Amino acid sequence: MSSQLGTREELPADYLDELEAMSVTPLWPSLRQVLPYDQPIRATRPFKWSYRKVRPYLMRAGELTPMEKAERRVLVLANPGLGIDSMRATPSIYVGLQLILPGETAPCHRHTPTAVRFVVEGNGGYTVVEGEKLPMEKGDLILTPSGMWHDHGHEGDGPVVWLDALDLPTVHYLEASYCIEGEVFPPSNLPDASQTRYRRAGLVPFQSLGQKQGRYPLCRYPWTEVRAALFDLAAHTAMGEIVQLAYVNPETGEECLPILGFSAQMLRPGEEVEPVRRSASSVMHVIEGEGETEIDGETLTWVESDTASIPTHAQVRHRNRSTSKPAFLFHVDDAPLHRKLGFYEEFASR
Ligand code: 1HN
Repeated sequence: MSSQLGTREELPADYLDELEAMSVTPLWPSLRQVLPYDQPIRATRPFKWSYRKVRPYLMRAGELTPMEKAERRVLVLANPGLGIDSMRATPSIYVGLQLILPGETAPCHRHTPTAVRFVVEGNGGYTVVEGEKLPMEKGDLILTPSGMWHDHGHEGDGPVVWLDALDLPTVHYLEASYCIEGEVFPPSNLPDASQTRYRRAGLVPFQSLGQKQGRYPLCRYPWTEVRAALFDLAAHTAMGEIVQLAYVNPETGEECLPILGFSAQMLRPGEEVEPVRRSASSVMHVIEGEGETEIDGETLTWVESDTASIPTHAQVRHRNRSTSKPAFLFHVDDAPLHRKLGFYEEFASR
């Protein structure tokens, strides 16, 4: 252990004043704030947003604010530990609940942050990404990668709500976040790539081996497929062992987006699991079921459509409270960014 570091109070006032006048500051009084021993200082709190509580206010936003005045009608889920105004669920993850009403459209734009949508309720919503029309049904994951034109619409009845997850905090921190407005892309009437070119795991269009489709070949991951795949995996996985599938780029097998990663997890009736402790922060969203998650000793109970923040380095335990029904969780994490930056870690249980 190093000795106790010097404080600001130990330094002469005129010395500090003269440094400040030059926009210079001593490191040692602040070193442990930016470089603590053993574990990062985490302002992010384990926190749950109840969908049942937030939903009425989202519907109210539908009455109060027409689409023309919102561009995107969203209530942001902001972690109280990070300050509501910073609009972050974790240091790197933005999440919000977006509402679109029948017949509405959200204008076409593109921006530097990457977004994904995870559908919470309603039928008939869609997103168009550069002309590819992506239907949005409950549990579907839709990608709108950095720089790609996208707009939303709703051809059904009743409200459609989805969870937006963006890498906005990182892009904004880099002072690199901006958007461009554009004309709506005429949607093609072809089925999306999840129904055609990337219909089955392990199969890609033959020609794509010679000429890659580009960085983002697949922008829709239908929940019906993921749910069925989780059931099949669970049938051959011992109880207590984690049943979880990662969403990847079908051409590279790597994470589907550069900063944030996505996965879906099944908890069998009555099952309790303890995922390995990781350096990455995450947001979990309940697709189906009810249960509780213990995060660094704090227990959050959840039901369908609830969303929760999990800080970096947290010890986590998930439990399905139902003894008859499975539960399904959708996870967003920043592990792809940690890996790229070279400090992704998994820790042995304490
Ligand atoms: C955005 O473009 C969407 O396209 C939703 O639906 C939420 C939050 C911050 C910045 C851009 C969308 C967003 C966003």
